[in-house]
Amino acid sequence: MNFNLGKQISRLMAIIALVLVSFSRTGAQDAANGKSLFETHCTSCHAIESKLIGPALGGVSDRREEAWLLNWIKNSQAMVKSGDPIAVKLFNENNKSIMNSFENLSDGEIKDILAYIATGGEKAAPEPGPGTDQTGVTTTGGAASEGTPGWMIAAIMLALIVIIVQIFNILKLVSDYTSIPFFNSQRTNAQLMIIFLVLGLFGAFWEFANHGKYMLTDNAASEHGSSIDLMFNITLGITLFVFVVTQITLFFYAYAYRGREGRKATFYAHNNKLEVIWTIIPAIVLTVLVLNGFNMWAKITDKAPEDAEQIEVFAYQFGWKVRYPGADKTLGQSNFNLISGTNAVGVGVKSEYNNVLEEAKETLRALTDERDFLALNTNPTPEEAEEISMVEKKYKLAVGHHRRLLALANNERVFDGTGEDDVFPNEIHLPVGKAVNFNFRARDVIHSAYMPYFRVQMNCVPGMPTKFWFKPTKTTAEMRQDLAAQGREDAATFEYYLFCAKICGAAHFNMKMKVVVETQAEYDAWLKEQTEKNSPYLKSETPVKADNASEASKEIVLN
Ligand code: HEC
Ligand SMILES: [Cu+2]
Repeated sequence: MNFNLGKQISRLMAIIALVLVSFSRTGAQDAANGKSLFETHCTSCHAIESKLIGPALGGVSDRREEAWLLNWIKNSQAMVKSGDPIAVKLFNENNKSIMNSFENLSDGEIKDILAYIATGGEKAAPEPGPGTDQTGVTTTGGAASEGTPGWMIAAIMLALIVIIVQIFNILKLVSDYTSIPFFNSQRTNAQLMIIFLVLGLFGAFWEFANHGKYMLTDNAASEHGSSIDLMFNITLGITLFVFVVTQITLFFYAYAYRGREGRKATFYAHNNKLEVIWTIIPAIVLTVLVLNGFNMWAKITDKAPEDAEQIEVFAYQFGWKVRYPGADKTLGQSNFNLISGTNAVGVGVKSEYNNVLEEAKETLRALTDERDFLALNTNPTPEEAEEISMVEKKYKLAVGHHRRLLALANNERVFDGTGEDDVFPNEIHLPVGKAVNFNFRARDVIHSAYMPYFRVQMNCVPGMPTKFWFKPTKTTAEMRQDLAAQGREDAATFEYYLFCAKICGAAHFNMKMKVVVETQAEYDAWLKEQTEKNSPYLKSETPVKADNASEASKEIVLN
C-alpha cells in the first residue's frame, strides 16, 4: 500500500506540472490575448484605423501616457468628471458619448490590449481565408498567435478532472492505511447546508446594504409613482419576510435532522391540515397583491384628463425626437411614408409631402432606366444576374413607396393642417402638477421609453402607437433640493432623463434625452421660445398640387 500511495502522488505531480506548463505558455502571448479582449470589449465602438462610435485607436499609445490610458479605460467618466483636460476635450469632441468603464480589466489585460493596438490590428494577425495569400503573409504564422486553441482548453479541463479523481484516490488510500474514515458525507453535507444558509443570507443582506440605494423605492417624482412605490415596498416586505423564514427553516432542519448512526426517520406520509394551511394562506396573500396591482395598473393606464398636455416621443436607432402640438394644441397626423431628412417623424405637412413625392418619382425613374438597361442583357453571368435581381428588388420597393404616396395625395385626415404648427424641441420640458400625455411611436425596431423617477416605462413599437399619462409632482430644482437633503453627492447637477430600456442595437446606451420639470410660468416661456425657434413648417403653406396624383401615374407605367 505504501508503494501504491507514492505512485499515486507522483502521478498527480506530473499532471499538475503539465497543466502549469500549458498555462504559462498561453500567458506569454500578450498581443494575442489583447486581440481577443479587444474583440470582446471594444469593437462595438472602436476600430484601429477608422472612427466608429469612439475615435480610431491606432497610435493611441503614442499620443497618451500609459497611466492616463489605464485610468481612462477603467473609468473614463470619472476622469471627465474630475476635470482632466484631455478627457473633457475628448468627451466633448465625441458628442458626449459615454464610453463603458472596464474596471474588471486588470492593468496587465489593458496593457495586452494596448500591445495589440500597437501592432496595428488586422495586419498583425491575418484571418486565414481567401485573399490573405495575396498579401504575402503566411497564414499559419497568424493562426499560431490566436490565443488558446480549443483543444488545449479541453485538455486542461480533462487534466483537472483527473487531478480531482487522483486526490480522492490518495485520500482514500491514506484512510484505508490508517483506518481513519476520512469522509462522513452526512455530517459534511449538513455542515455545508448551514454554511450555505449563512452565506446566502449574508449575501442578500450585503446586496441590500450596498445596492439598495439604487432600487428607486422612494423619491418618485410623479403622482402615481408614490402609489407604485408603496405597493412595491409592501410586496418587498412580505416576500422578504417569507424568504428569510423559509430559508432558515429549510436549511436548519436539513442540518438538525441529518443522518446519524443509530437514528431512524419517522414515516410521516401526509397531513391534510398542513396542506390546507400552506396552500390557503399564500393564495390569499398573492390574490390580494395581484388584485391590488391590477387595480392600480388600470387606474394608471386609464384615459388621460381632457386638459392634459400632449407630447409625442418618437424613438429611432439611436435617439429620440419630441414633438409638441403648437398653438392649436393638437399633434398633427403623421404617416411613415412621409419620413424624410427634413421630416424625421413623418408629420402630415403638404410642402413636405410634395418634396417626398418628387424624390420618390426621381428614384423610380432612375431605377426604371437601370432596370430597362439591364434587361438588354439576355445572357447574364451569375454576378450580373445577382445585380439584376438586386435592382429588381429596389425597383419593387420604390414602386410600393411611390404608390403609397400617391394614395396619400388627397388624404384629408393626414393633411388636416394640424401638423403645420408642431414644435420640435431638443429636450423635454414639463409643467409641474399638470397632466401630460406621452404618445410614443418608433421608426425601426422596438424601443422602450423609460423615465425612472416618474416611474414610467412604455414600449415604443413600430406601427403601433402607445401612450402613458402622468402628473409630475417635483420640479428639477425641488428634486435637487430633496436629493441634497438626502446627502447625494450629485444632487446639484441632477437631471431627469428619458432612457431607452430595450436593448435595441449597438448604440442603445446612448439613447437618452434630458427632461426638465419646471413651473408653469417657466414652461410657458420655454414653449414660446421653442415655438419661435423650432417650428419648421409654420410658414410653409404650399398646397398639394391637385394634379399631382394623376400626373404622376401617367408618367410612369407601374409594373
Ligand atoms: C460603448 C462604446 C465604447 C466602448 C465599448 C469602448 N469605447 Fe473607448 N471610447 C468611446 C468613446 C465614445 C470615446 C471618446 C471619448 C468619449 O466621448 O467618452 C472613447 C475613447 C477611447 C480612448 C481615448 C482615445 C484617444 O484618442 O485618446 C481610448 C484609449 C479608448 N476609448 C479605449 C477603449 C478600449 C481599450 C475599449 C475596450 C476595452 C473601449 N475603448 C471600449 C466609446 C467606447
Ligand atoms: Cu432603443
